[in-house]
Amino acid sequence: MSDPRTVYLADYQPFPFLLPQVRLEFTLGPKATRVRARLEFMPNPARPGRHDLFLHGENLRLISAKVNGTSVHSELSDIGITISANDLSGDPFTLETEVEISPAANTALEGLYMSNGMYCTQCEAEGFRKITYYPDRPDVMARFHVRVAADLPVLLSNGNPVGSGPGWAEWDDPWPKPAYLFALVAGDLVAHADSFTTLSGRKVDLNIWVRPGDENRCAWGMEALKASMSWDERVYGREYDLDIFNIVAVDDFNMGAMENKGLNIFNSKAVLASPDTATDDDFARVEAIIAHEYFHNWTGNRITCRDWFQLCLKEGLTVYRDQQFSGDMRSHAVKRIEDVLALRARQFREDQGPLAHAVRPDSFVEINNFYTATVYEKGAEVIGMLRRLVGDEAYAQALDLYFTRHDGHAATIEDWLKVFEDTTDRDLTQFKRWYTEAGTPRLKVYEAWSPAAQGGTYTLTLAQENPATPGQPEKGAKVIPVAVGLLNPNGDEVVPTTVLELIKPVQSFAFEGLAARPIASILRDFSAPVVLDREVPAAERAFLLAHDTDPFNRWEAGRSLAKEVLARMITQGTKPQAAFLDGMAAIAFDEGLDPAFRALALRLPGEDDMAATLHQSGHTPDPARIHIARKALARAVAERLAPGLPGLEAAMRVPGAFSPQAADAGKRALRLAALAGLTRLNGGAAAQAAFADATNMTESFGTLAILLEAGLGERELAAFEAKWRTDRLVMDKWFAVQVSLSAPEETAQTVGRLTARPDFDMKNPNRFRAVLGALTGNHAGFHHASGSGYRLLADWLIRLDPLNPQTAARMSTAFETWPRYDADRQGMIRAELARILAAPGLSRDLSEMAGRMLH
Ligand code: 0A1
Ligand code: ZN
Repeated sequence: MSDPRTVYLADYQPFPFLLPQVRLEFTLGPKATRVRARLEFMPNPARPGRHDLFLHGENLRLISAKVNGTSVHSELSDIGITISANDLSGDPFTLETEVEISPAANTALEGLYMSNGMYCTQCEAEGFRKITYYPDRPDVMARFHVRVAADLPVLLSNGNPVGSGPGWAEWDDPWPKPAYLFALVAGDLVAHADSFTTLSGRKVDLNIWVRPGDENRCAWGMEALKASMSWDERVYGREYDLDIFNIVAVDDFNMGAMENKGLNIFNSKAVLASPDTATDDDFARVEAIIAHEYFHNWTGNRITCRDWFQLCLKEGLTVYRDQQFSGDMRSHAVKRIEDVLALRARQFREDQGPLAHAVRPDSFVEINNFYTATVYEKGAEVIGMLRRLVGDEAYAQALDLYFTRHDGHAATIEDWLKVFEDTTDRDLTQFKRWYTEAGTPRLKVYEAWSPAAQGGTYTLTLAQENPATPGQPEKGAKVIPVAVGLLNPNGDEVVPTTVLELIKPVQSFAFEGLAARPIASILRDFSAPVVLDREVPAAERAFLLAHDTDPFNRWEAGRSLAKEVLARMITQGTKPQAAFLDGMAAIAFDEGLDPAFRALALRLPGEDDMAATLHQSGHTPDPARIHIARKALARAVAERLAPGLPGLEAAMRVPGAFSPQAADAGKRALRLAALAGLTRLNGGAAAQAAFADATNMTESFGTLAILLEAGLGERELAAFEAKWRTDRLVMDKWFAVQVSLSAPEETAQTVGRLTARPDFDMKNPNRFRAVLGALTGNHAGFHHASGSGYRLLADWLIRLDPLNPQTAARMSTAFETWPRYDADRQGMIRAELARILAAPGLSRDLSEMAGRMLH
């Protein structure tokens, strides 16, 4: 990467000054907001010597700058100001600045901006520099006192409220924090209020602030918040540390949510939920994101990152914690399967393409481009492996040490690994490669069996391969925890789950004293983020699908079978095998199994997943064929299940009041799977009736999708629109589902029709993603041979970039899979990337992404 704007981890130096205290005063106006800042600096003993003071600042109109009360000259550039060491008299010294900014003109949704008449902020990663001149780097931690003045009823900032009157409020945050955790909200908002008493007896006020009219969509978020607070006390011994915890819902937000200290700001999609407007998946997502942001209070806020290269320190750990939490609240098996599905769909895809990067990268151009599946989800997997290697008890000890040793500090991955080394006496040098080397390891498995009268020996040989990734041609062997169990041919478990530690390129593990040749269940619970490269006879997969005691691997057996069957249908035009269909039927109708698990097992591999699988096995995927074959397989499964479908559909109806809890949600998911099958076989009658009778969004949206997928549902689509036309979040679903489920040859046209509507507002990231994100998620439509999908996406990214570079850059990752496809498609995608790169005034965000994908 030779971009002159590149930042390197190796160049890290501490900031020359400490900043114990900050006072900010905001006088809000949509077009002109005044920000007065008073920063108290002291020399930083970690950087001795005389230093100029450099402060970041972008798009600020400087009105005045004073050091110790006297105006000073400051050298202005488009990235900040420099005050000469000669003008920095005294130790400590005070810098006072006043700037003017324009929140109404801010469409990038970074810094201070407006959403529906409400003021709000987003400062991670480097947005605070768009609010005032400041050392905008996470290792500068300061106490903030904030005064907000505006003629609005609700004025919020971080910390505890310390005073208010008509048109003003003051907040004081006693906990030192980096600027990226600063937040301010002002608007006409109403609160859903509650409270929580911590383990040590501190009463905390809890509020979810929303626009008037959304009050009835807050109850679930509040339940999730209280559950998260008590879970973190119980499981990690972490209490909340302020008198108040505020959450605010905003409609215009680039990501899911943000963990600002004491004032979490949420994309309204990630917090609002009511039975009539949110699906079961939405409820689960809200629960997980509320937990995620709350857990950041300790992993991210109290202990933050020294620099942005350490992003996975807070994100990997916090994702790991929210996954644990969701597993505890719901089903561990189902949660694990869902997490692995997402990991493979997003992280493996990233790791195997031109955007592959390490969990801790060592350079970047735009840090916003590194809020990725690799940093988040693979970052969480790495922690899961660490825990499996050291054991639960040592994990708990290491975390206690982490919290005591680093509380109040900005830490690194080295610090994190050191607490594990110190508690376990393990040397984690080799393990650290998981943080520094990109790419998904591939694991080959060889088996040997030598029978003997007194008990035979089964030997498992594991070989790892660590493929090259951009900028990293060679890699070392990883430490890979491989959880293995052995089953007898009669289905009994003869060797319970054992964790093998693979540390060499090739290593053998022997199991002795076995009466018969066992069947191995390998990589149980998906114990490491690797690709298992293994030819297994279909009969053995079917056996594991029926008997494995590890629920993840039981599901995995069905999944692998489905992929093999589908791959053969695509490449050889074969018919689906009876053994697979029988296996699906056995799972579908097994009343001893959790309905949620059954519904997951019935879900066929996605088209993008199949494209990746085919590419990896040396085929060039043809999106149109994949689409047709997958439909044919879905139909074949429905035919095999046919006799039982009406009974299953009836049995999975959930009577009575709606509960978003996992048990009912699982039944609804399985019922929808049954309805989908019935629709494939018999047409729309059953789904139409279920749509008409639906009493919640899961049922109405689920049945609508089933109908659209079958090429039906025009009437239901219109009814849905008529009912929800003024509801932004529900209408996002309406937009998205039409694009996701349109036939490949109609996808571009559908996008064209929807983007021409007056309610398609490209400035709203949720709406933009609803349409263009759905385009990229419709595999056969996006990759249509005409190139229309590629052109459409590139057109819209070029149009969005000047308004919202962050979202444009994020969505450009749809192009990252180009190396999988045929020469025509490769050529077309590369041409679109080149066209993007040539757009005048392209943002740093999008140019970095397009550049990395092209080279
Ligand atoms: N830290 C947040 C994610 C986040 C990152 C960047 C944002 O704006 C650029 C917003 C949110 C989280 O992990 O939830
Ligand atoms: Zn996070």
